[in-house]
Amino acid sequence: MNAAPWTVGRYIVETLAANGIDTVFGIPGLHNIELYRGLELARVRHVLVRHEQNAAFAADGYARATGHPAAAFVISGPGVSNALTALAQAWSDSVPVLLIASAPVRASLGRGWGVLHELPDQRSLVAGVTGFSASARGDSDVREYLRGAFAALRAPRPRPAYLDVPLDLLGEPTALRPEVLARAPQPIAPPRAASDAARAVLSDAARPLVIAGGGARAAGAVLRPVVEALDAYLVTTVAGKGIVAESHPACLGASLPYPLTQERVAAADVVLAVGTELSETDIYTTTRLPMKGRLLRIDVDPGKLTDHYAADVTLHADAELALHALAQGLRPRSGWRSAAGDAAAHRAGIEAQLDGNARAALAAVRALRASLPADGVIFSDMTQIAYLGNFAFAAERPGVWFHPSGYGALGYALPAAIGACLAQPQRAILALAGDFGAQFTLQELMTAVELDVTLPIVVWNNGALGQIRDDMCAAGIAPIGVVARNPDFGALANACGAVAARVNNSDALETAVRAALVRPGPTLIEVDAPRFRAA
Ligand SMILES: Cc1ncc(C[n+]2csc(CCOP(=O)(O)OP(=O)(O)O)c2C)c(N)n1
Ligand SMILES: [Mg+2]
Repeated sequence: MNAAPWTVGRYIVETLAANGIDTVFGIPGLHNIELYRGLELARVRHVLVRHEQNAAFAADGYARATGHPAAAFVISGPGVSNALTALAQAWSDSVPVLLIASAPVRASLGRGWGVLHELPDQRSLVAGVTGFSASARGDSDVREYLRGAFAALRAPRPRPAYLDVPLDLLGEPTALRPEVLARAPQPIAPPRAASDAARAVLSDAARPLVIAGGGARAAGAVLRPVVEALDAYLVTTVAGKGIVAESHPACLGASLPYPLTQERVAAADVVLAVGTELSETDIYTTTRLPMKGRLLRIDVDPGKLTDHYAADVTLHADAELALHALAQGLRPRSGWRSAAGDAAAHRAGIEAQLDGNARAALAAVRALRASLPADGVIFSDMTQIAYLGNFAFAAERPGVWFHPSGYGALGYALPAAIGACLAQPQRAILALAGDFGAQFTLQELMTAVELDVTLPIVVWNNGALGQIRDDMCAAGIAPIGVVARNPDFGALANACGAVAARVNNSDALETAVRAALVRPGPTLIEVDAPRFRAA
């Protein structure tokens, strides 16, 4: 181990490295340079982004792609407040992002001296969107708080975590040495009585339907036989996309916002909801799913088991273990799905109800699907093409379609995709954003160029804040503030050193994405949405 002196800053970075963090996204400032001394000594990779929000978005993308915690370093004050939106996004989608910030010197804290980057109470800013947040005052605090942070990051329902360390403490010597702080906890096993009760309800079901969310992401191999034995239908949320291959005859896909699926949920006499919040953002076109049957819920988060969906049976348990317990002795039968027909017809029914614009967009989603390998990944933004893709992008496995579902923060796609590219450079990764949302974080194009990451960035350019315009029109409100002058995206990309393309049909889109995937560096592919057609 390096003979350089051990400071608290070095201890922090070495501890992150000892706990599996090999990359940190950040922006240094005078306040946190002692963390950078640690980065050098621990040989942890640092990725310089162009805004702290994007440091945390990139860490989010890194964490979603790998399933492991990822970290960002920011300075006191504006570094923290800039990162807040991305932390909130990670909170609402249960993503393990660790934010480490500096704080002003200890003597000044809480005194309002007006020192550089001062906040009245820095920690309280992030406390509401983290599973753990703390402000250290001594090196033993740092150790204890890092332990708390990793426990939150690796909790059954992961949450972001936050630690701030005063700049004078970061540079102090310490006798602490890195250690493995918190291993993933044992998955929670379901109580026997509850599993038996749930199995009994399922065994009696005439029209069973399963709704699986992000909490069941790792449980596909046990979920599929349960769905098959019950002859049930399966619906996923967006976070649960691909848990079971969407081509499976039981899988209605991530289609909860569509009336045909809501009707089917209402027709079910038993709904088994596993690892899902059943939140508004899972359902979208309504705030509460119309359910008439009995409800069974499996969740690691006890709060979800007592929410506004009153369940007949609740299993506080890990999804995989709970489904495994339910599968024991579940007699295969033929019933609802055999009688009502395979999911393909249902999905085709949803597509048949799409309007003309959405059908053109569907051709674009299909072109994206065709241009990516089966394990290719899309990071999408808050744009109309992504709302369609949430359902229509065919996922044959989990972890290939990521969307800022819960918090819905514009600008997510590009920095998150960059984070994923760094985590998994061998994988095909694509960012998909709208023309307005892309501009929230477009400066990260420079980061992508600098890092030379292979990354198609598809900008769905409809020349408007399209969804908001449509919502205003539908509500009888004059469309104010929904058209923004766009830059010349191609020229802008070129100015950043990126390659650019412009397409208006599905063949050209597919060709452009394929070319971008074999080229070092990012390619901005602008799609002329109003003129887009299948070809
Ligand atoms: C940070 C943030 N601010 C505002 C919004 C509200 N919002 C949602 S979509 C949208 C317009 C996005 O326009 P564009 O990216 O062009 O997508 P389109 O709907 O046109 O496909 C806005 C302003 C948001 N989701 N996030
Ligand atoms: Mg738009």
